[in-house]
Amino acid sequence: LKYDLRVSNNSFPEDFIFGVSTAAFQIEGAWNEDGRGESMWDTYLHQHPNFTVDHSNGDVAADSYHKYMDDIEMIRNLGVSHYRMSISWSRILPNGTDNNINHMGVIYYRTLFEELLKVNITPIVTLFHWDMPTPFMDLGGWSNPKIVDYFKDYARVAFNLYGDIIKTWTTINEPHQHCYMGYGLSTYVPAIASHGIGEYLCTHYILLSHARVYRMYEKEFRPYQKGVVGITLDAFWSDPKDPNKAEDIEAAHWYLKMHLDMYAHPIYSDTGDYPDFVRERINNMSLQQNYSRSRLPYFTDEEIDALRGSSDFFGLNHYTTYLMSPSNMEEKWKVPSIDHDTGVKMEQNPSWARPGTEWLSVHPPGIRKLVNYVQANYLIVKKIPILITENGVGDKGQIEDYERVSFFNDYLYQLLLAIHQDHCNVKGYFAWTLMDDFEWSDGYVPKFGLYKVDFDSPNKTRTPKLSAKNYEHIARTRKIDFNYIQRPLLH
Ligand code: GBH
Repeated sequence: LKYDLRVSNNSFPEDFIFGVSTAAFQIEGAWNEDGRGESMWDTYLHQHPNFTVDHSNGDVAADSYHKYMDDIEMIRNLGVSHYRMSISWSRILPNGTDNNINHMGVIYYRTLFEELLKVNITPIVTLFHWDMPTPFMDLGGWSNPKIVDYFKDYARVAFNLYGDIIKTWTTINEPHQHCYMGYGLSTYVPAIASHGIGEYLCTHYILLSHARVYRMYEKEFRPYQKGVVGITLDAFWSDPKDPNKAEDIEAAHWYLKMHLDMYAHPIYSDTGDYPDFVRERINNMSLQQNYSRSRLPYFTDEEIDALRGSSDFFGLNHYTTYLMSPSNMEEKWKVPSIDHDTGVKMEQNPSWARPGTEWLSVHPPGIRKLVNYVQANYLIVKKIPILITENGVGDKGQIEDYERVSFFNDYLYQLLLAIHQDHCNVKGYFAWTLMDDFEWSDGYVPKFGLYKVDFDSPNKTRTPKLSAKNYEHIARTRKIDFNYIQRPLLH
């Protein structure tokens, strides 16, 4: 029987956290209200309306800036104890810099946090979920080494303002996707097509910014605020296309080294720094391509030390699995680029369901393998928890989202196996996402919410989908009941 747990205990442990995730730019709207400054997504989309598939932008989004009390009610109805959300940097620092603090923006988040806490929902706050203030973007964003200081200034403001009630912080959401899509592929804002160079500068200074903030918190805030700080990485699981071919097995490893370990190793390994494989690969490629230096910058010894151990948990976003085989050149690759440096052709199994978006095919065992990979490669996670900070799937706008119900059941079931059978130290799970939102360059087309949002209504009406009811049942019972929501039989 597929769903018989061969373990004595089929519940999530007592201390396992259930939560739900959002990001400021994707839901708030109110882009120019109450003194907010512009983020690069505002500025870029106003200048390039065709950048998003539906020519939309984040001006109004789900209007959470005004409807936050509704958001809180929705979170409560899910029966979860934690809410992972992000602060819009430009809302509290309109120019990005700490010389000018926007009082109204400060009040907005203060009120939101207090209202959440009143109903026993713990906010977990991300400082950067992709919305760089425009003045810094004009200076090169994360590719400018000075951003490290300015990000620290912003973080200090946030810790001072909210650290009395916010005890879990994450610095940056998915540095890998942000640098890859934003500074390399240029399919996300800032749309800088500096593939092979910009994407590694972004990686380098984002990692250093994270470390700087972690060390500042440790020194200036932890002694009295007593909270934790971490980072959220992302990873697709990577399986060999043909599990019997040595070169496909090798390609699957290469992918994880270049796309996950490049970020994880400097922070979570015993030795620190970029993994040797990544260093050698990019150095060799750079040499062959006649660069007089490696396209991957070097950390100093002090920087390696500052980064190593700079996260109190392993935040992990996971959505889908790809099948890998080696390749020297694919049509869509730019040269140089992280894709070309990696040298791996990525495919998906056409028989896996794709209920929402093309890139996301459903393969639940991937999450179990990913968590095991992290546990096996980073021994530190025996001491710090792994938190699944995002996991979810798209739909086409229907309320009866049976595919999402099964998605959550099946991925969470694999997580249960990872916990009980593989003894992985996974301590929390955050569904992506609370409600349909602005999905970056995909605009409002893919719907990822547990709640549907009617973007055509002035009120941005929210309606629970079936998956909301199902997730609530899981969160309240701490068990997966595969029969709780039954798809009507077709006659
Ligand atoms: C997450 O990233 C984000 O953290 C979150 O903000 C977002 O809403 C969520 O995904 C759901 O999309 O269309 O082939 O160009 C997940 C990583 C990066 C996966 C962009 C999809 C687009 C692939 N995503 N990628 S493609």
